[in-house]
Amino acid sequence: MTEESERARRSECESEFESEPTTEIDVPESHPRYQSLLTRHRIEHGVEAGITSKQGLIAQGRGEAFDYLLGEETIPSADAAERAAAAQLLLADHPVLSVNGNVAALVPDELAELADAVDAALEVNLFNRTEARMEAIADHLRAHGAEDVKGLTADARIPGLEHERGKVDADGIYEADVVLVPLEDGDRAEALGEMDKAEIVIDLNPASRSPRVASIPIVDNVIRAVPNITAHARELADADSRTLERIVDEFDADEALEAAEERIRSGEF
Ligand code: PTJ
Repeated sequence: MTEESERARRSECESEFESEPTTEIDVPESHPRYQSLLTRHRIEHGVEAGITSKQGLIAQGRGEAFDYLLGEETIPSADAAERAAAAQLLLADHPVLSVNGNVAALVPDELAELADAVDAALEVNLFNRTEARMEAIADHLRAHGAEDVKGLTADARIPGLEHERGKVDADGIYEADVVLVPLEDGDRAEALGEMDKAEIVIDLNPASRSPRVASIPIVDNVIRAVPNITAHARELADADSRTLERIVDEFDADEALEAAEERIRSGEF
């Protein structure tokens, strides 16, 4: 298949993806596996539309296993982390929400809402970067209401990462003081942490390197975490900076990781 016909096929899938409500699956909401089936549907569709990588399917499977063990719910320590994340984003001078192929497929509307609630930019930043996927994701986010989508300029580098994976926008992730990185790979999470940014990571595996290097690790499914950070941000919108700083300071990353691991080890099947 030529690059042109591949683009045409993807654009056909993409417009179908946009016209179809992302919640549409042929299963009633009362079905006990509704959320999980909906998530699979969105990821599968993301791959067809050229947004999600095939590796994204595998990553989703790994995440699902941890979610199952967590009870497929936002545990109290994750809720506290989501509140601290909201406070940290509201305190930021230059917050950026990093978007990869999995989160673009799973929570495009919710990311646009969070960006709006905390006045952040979205930046497409891919592990497996190709120009076609970068453009498809940026278009997809705009179609779902995102206004400020960065990542295509790629005029700066994250120090210590090889060429493609280290590409960022100079006025985006490079400059940011607070970055939200959902489902990040460990190397990049570590490299971003070394740039002295406050890093908020969403990852269902508490033993993954990314949440372990984050200042605020959120062990929760991105489909629950992102809207819950937005809900906290809206609730905290009028709080003064002292209150927000207290919420961030009182959050203990190690305790949150331990609580998630404890839930996974002691959870019921
Ligand atoms: O779109 P790209 O090219 O940037 O690639 C994105 C993926 C996710 C494929 C890439 O970053 C990757 O390979 O990630 P990993 O190393 O497999 O890590 C993904 C982590 O996310 C794992 O620890 C999973 O448990 C976790 N995860 C998967 N699905 C979810 C999740 N965490 C929260 N919510 C999910 N829905």
